[in-house]
Amino acid sequence: MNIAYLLLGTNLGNKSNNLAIASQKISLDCGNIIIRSNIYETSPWGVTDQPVFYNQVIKLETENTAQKLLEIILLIELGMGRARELKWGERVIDIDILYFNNEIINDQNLSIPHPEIPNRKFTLVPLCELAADYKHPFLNVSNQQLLYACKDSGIVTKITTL
Ligand code: PH2
Ligand code: MG
Ligand code: MG
Repeated sequence: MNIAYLLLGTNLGNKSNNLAIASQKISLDCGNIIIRSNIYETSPWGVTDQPVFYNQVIKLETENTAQKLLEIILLIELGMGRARELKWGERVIDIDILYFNNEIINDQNLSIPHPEIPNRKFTLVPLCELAADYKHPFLNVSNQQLLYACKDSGIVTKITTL
């Protein structure tokens, strides 16, 4: 069995609903969701002139390889009406693989760990709820330490209570 951490993001339409549907599809098509973080409202990072996001991290147990998981995730995104959009632009649903076991993958279509983890509070805050002590496989520091060192000034507000 493999353990993957996924980041869900949405800033179009009914965001709570989009997260719920994505979770449901992930558990149907990808494997067993072990735990989900709270949902956070987060200020848009990268392209700032767009609606606020909801973000959530999921811990997934899966029999799929990372490449196969990516393939399924892209189908889920397409099935939820995701169009090819601008880099960092608005989207109905975005599902990113943050970590996959302790693997380091540098394929042309897939980089694991997700290269932007250290730069994004909207990722690190929900991730630390589930895996504060997990060590980044090549930076060799924990997610908690990455969050502490993160310079991102974005606003991350918890909107659910587990
Ligand atoms: N995703 C992006 C670009 N900017 N900003 C926030 N707050 N949350 C996201 O999930 C996000 C973003 C591209 O994937
Ligand atoms: Mg993304
Ligand atoms: Mg993505």
